[in-house]
Amino acid sequence: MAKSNVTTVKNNILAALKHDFGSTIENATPDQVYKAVGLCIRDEIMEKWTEGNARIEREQKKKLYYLSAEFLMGRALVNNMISLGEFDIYQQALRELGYDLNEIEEQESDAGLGNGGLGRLAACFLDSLATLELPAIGCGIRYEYGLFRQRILDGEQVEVPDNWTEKGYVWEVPRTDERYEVRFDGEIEEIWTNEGLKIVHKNYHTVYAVPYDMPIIGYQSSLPSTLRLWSARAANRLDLKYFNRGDYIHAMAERELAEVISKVLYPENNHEQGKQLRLKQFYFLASATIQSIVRQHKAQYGDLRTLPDKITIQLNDTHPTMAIPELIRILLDEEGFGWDEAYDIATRVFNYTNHTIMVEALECWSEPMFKQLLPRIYKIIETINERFCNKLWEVYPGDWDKISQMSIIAYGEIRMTNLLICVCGKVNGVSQLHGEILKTKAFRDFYVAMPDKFLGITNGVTQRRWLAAANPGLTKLITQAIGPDFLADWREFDKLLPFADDAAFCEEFDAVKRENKERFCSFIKRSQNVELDPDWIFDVQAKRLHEYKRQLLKVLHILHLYNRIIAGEPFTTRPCAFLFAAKAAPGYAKAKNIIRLINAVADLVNNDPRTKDKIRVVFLENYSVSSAELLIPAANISEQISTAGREASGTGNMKFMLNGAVTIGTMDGANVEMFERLGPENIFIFGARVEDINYMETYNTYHAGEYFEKNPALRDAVTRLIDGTLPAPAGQFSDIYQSLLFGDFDRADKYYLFYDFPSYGETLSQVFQAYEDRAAWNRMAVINTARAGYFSSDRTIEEYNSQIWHLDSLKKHGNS
Ligand code: 26Q
Repeated sequence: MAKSNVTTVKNNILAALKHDFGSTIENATPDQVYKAVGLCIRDEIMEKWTEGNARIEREQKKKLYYLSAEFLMGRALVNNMISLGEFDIYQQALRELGYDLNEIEEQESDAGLGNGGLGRLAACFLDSLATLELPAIGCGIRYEYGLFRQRILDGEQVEVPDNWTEKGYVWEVPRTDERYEVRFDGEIEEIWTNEGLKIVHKNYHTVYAVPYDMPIIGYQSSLPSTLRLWSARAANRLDLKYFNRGDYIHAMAERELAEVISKVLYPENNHEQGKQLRLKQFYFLASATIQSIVRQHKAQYGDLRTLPDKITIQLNDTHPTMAIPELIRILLDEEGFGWDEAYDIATRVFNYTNHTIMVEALECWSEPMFKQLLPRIYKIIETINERFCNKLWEVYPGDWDKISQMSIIAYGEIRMTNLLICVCGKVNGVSQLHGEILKTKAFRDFYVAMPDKFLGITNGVTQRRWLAAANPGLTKLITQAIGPDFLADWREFDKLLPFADDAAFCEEFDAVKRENKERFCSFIKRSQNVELDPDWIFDVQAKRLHEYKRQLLKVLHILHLYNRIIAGEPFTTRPCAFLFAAKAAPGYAKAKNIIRLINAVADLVNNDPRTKDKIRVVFLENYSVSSAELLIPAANISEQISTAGREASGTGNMKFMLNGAVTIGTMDGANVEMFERLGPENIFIFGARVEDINYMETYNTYHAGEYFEKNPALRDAVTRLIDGTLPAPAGQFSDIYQSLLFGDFDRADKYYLFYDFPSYGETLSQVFQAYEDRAAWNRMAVINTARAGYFSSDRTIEEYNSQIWHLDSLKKHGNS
């Protein structure tokens, strides 16, 4: 480390403190120090960013627009330092100024503009795109409030607003001089003029979209990506009608109504509610983005016919679907294109990633609501649908059933997935298994009609954040073993494999895990005043709370262990801490009650003298990107136990694997590929397979009650929910009990917990046994990390690029 660099950095920080805050290092607050450091880093990025963008323009490179209603970015500071290769310099400079980088880092709020997997995937993709030097712009919404913060009060989740920009945000550049008009409501008139048919939109309401740009710098990259987030602004022109009446307050209130569009992220995931404000958010994102794309392309190339050669748009799930009719609208109404040409351009520009096949998550909008809010967009979708149904009629004459299944508008609803599959060039699932399910089940009719559209590209995660930033100890150890190239090249991970047979290396690997467990223990002591012993096994399930993810299966198993221990059966293995981290959608009552249940079980087992030295249960409050960075590196066991066929991919599973945790999981989502790469000896698979579930569903052969009757261990665990053992008001968990045994309006035990309960228990006890042979366990852990290269989002992006986007990398030595 060159001394002069540290000195320069120190001087820059001092100068920023003086110029931006009027502070000296002696009287600066930690927040000011954080911001000063952030501004220094930002200065370094700005140059690269400006130069990179100019280069894309100069060389007329094709660009990717990644449209997503969510970007779950987390913190930027340390990530950016690592990407610039300046982490050590800044750490040293801060130390010499009397500050600890870890403390300074904590001043930054997470940009939590996402619910979970889908939003975090978008963030990992931007990092990989920048690292691979592929020209890319992420487009999303600048929610003033991100995903709620979670507090646990008396065992219950309480949602607190997440005002993430409250203290100012150093990483964004507001472009207030660039804004786009987005129109809602009103009526459409078709007027015949000398130049032909003219579409006039009358009596609409205007909301302006203002972009905030953020550089995503990428590891050792000369081409940062851009994250462009749209913020809603009321029209500047105040409505004089009200002012003339002296109704100033009313006029101001109207402004608030416009700006509410980008106020808050909806906290549901994998569940659709059809709220009008959500529809507004989605159109706002779509319209602003497409307008800016069109303006940019026209300015650069003058002709929109070349659009498909110069841009490609990836739609992250159904949320940004309206970008399609919006582009067609602009081409038809503002640019004078005919239908066929406009439609053809759209088919060559758009692609769609599907993230779920759960029916309750498929986006459908009520026709009347849609028509009223977006009359012109509605008409365009209607036309797309008419033409599509006519084509279907030719292929399937007389098959009304099939046509109404595939139709975009039917039974008073607009189905976004059908629109996407109809128009997009490619449709992809997010793992092998999920890709197959799309073809053979969810969208089978579409697959038969257009087989070439369908792909399955397995998700990935960025090793820069999930290893280099989250686990510096392991990163250092790996670097000593195989050099630093694995951070930029996922194929390098394989070189770690021989070290699995190097006993000394395995012990060092274990020592790093131990340090990470200690780090996590001090974090949870500080944040929740919970004492944990790093000598215990850390078994972790961290993900959104959802029935299909089966946190409840884990809880039932813990109750079973409790029963066994208090019955005096020996608990032969090392003590184990079961850690849960999960947010529940505020409107998802069952999920919130499962959080209560976890906390009640924690109360029970952590306080009972018979169990408290053998098992503990801890619920980690407010799971977020930054707490995941502390939790995941501390895990010994990773729980990936969803009902087979329900988890499209999972990405948490990959983060744990990368950090040397051993997985217990079902054959679901990307667990399947993990199994393929690890072999049965390095991952613990249990439970029903997709085929088993399909069989039971097709022939209606699953009767949860029979499993309950047959299996006393299961019965005794389930009975704990209602027998008064748990420290909770009487009847608190009877809804959970009821739906397991009798179902709520549908099948009992919809997610097959009873079916998988025995094999889960047996398999977990094998995992515990395996942990006792520490040399063998450490070997397995090393193999998990060594085999994780495939799950780098760099690999995922390479596949998207070769199969869908066809962008040129600006990297000198080509990257794919
Ligand atoms: C849509 C319309 C209205 C209200 C809510 C929504 C909505 C919001 C968020 C629907 C779904 C989501 C998020 C879904 C999600 O995170 N899915 C996960 O995506 C990951 C990345 O591909 C996968 O790994 C997970 O398996 C999948 O569950």
